[in-house]
Amino acid sequence: DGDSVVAERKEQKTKPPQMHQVVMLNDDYTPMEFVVVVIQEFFNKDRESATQIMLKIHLDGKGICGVYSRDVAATKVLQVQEAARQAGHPLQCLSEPVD
Ligand code: NFA
Repeated sequence: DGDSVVAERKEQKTKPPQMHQVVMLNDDYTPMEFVVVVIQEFFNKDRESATQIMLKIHLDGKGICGVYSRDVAATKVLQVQEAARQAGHPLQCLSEPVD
């Protein structure tokens, strides 16, 4: 009946959140080692994966460090920006919705 239809809709309503990718940009000054450590620390990668991601960014100009819900992605961006600021490096990153 109508009640069961409403109840069913309520149970099924939640949809997975839009995911956001955290993109890191290359620059000419930030040391490779700093980028590897940042990727390990904030994106939970082992040293080998972090190095591969860093090299992709270095060669392609940008690369994806991880994909998260919007709020988590925004927090990752802030953490990277603060670590770079504190170390005096120009490293930039941003988050954007995945298509
Ligand atoms: N291009 C930087 C260098 O040669 C390394 C780097 C990689 C910077 C990835 C930012 C992001 N020291």
